[in-house]
Amino acid sequence: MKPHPTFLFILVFFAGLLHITASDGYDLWLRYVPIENQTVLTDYQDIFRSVYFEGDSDKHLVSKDELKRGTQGMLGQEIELLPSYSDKNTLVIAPATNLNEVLSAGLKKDLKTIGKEGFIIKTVQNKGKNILVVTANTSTGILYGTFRFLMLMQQNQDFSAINQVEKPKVDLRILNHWDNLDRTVERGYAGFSIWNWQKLPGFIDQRYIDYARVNASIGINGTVLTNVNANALVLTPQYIEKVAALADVFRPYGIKVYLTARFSAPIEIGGLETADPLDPKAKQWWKDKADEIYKKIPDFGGFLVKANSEGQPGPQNYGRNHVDGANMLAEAVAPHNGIVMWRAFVYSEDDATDRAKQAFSEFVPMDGKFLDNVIIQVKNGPIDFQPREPFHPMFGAMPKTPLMIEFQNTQEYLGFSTHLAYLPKLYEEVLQADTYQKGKGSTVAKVIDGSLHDKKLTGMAGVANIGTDINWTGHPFAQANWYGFGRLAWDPELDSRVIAKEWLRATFSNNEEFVDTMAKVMIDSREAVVNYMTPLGLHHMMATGHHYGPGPWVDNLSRPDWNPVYYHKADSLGIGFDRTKSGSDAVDQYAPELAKKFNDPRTTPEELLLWFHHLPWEYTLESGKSLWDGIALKYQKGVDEVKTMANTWKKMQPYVNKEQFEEVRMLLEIQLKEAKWWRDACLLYFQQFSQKPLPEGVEKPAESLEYYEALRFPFAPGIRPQWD
Ligand code: GCW
Repeated sequence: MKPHPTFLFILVFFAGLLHITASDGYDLWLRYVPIENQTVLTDYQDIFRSVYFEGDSDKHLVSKDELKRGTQGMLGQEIELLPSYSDKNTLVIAPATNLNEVLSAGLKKDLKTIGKEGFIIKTVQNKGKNILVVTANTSTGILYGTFRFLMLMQQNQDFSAINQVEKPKVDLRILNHWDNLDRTVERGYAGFSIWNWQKLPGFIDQRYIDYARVNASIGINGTVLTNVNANALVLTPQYIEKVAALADVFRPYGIKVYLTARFSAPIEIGGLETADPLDPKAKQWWKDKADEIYKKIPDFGGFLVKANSEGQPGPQNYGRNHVDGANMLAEAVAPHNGIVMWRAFVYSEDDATDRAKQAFSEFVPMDGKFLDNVIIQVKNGPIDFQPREPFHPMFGAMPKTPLMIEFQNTQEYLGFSTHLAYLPKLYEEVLQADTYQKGKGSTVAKVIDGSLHDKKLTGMAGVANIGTDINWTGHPFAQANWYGFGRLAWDPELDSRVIAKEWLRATFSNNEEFVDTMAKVMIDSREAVVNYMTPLGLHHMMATGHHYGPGPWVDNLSRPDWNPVYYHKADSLGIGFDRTKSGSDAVDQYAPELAKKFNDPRTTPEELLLWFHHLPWEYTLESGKSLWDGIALKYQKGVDEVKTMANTWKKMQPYVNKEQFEEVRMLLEIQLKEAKWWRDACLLYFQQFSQKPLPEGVEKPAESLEYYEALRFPFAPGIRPQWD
């Protein structure tokens, strides 16, 4: 029976409505909405006239599914995949080995360059006809190629201009979940952990599959499921089964699972008396544990370890060092091709030297002593994911040791999930910083992609900003931090503005006016946060524990290096941390060219001025203004920038749906309120020392310093109760 035309009309109408109302952000950048541009649509429909897709491994199958899903959404039609290759094909997606002579002839050279994870998307000629080919040396390459092709379609790219020969520049592209087994997330601002341990392994949440799809779409190939402040229980048989269930879901998407290893696990769950890395029983325990895990998860990635840092157990508890600890675990996973990511985020309450220097001092002398399957994971800056830090001096300083960078996608110090702060701009700044370790042009990106010192293992980790919120990340724009992290892990040389535009197109709209305007907002947003929180190189000024809001006055914590006063050192004479040769001499950890530059306030980039120098309030800035006026004006600028962001968004109403519009509008209002709070609280506090009036143009604080100091937030999200 043929459906009645009215019925069809109603169906189409509701399908349309569904697309408009499906605005909760759950689909992230894989929305696959109908292509509105008629010319582009016709071109794509033409390509999809005759599609041949070859391959039936799990990875091929999920690629094929995604292709169907994507085209169904974008072209509004179900595509038919032909069972066999024919001359009529307009699109061919197939492994390189299965391409016929004509098709592969022109691709041979390219195929040699794309390795095991790369792909080619290119138009080739066959008997005078254009055929679009997506091919690769492996099924992983086909997976990434298919996702990229769909992404390009979402951006309405002219297919005849598509010519992509790509491979990832970094081996390990990995998310670090700081997720606890009770489903709280340390520094998580988007709800609870998406891992439902209670229902695993029996129940597979659709979210796990969508998580894998979305990560594969940007080339992420690993996930550490658990918090670095680790719980040994995840290594017990009961949990290993649950982890194995997740690994099964992720495998077809090219994603390996990793776990955090609590160093004291042999004692806590193994019944041993010691976890000493040189103790034969402890060593054997880890070997047996690794064997047990690999039996259930043959492609298990390995361990991530936070040891002897912020109270976590480690080899130093037994008088051993990081090499002993890391190598013991590395030996355990080596027979299974596993790796150990050992974190360099260490600083000690017993060490009176500048905290910014401690990781370098501890790790650099160990260069070359780690086993081949150990990689040292270093945060982007020497303190702790601040809105701005100089790059970590360890980058480029360990030529004989694999070293990966850790970025924080979750906005612990940049406004939780309430503030619009586009972090790929920060990541780009760090990656493009020149370490000078092998002369000019020795950028952090080249350290990370391994090219500077010819590293065999490379990696980039991003602390996930993902939770159970419908839109995954709390703030709709925080999705861009996840997306951008993945893109930069694939290629650390990418331009953050280009990434922002890709994301905006796929997530919201292809309207040029919208994309250009909002890309600018995103790019500017990071500096706005720096300005209203920690301008001119100030850092670590947040309130205690939860880190929500300003707390420059905090001076009462048990460890000096947890107190903001330790970092800004404001007094009647001036402000800033003297890290010059006459101060803590942290400058000396950088290459001589930089050490010299950072040692002199006149040659230090002004954005890092107070990171390296303690300067008088009257110090004259490049603008000719005094330091005090300069600081105050930066705070005001930050507030003004948020005002501009909020006003710009108000003009974006025509391009986004109502819910999205309202959500972002409200969040920007909160951001503006909180930017003012930061400005007022910090300026009132510093004014006690500078004893100077606020310069013209800086708004008067709304409340008194006492008011700001008295604010308490016992239920701010993201904190572990035992930390307060
Ligand atoms: O930034 C600090 C956070 C801690 C975190 C730690 C780390 C997981 O405040 O919550 O612990 O860094 O990176 O280990």
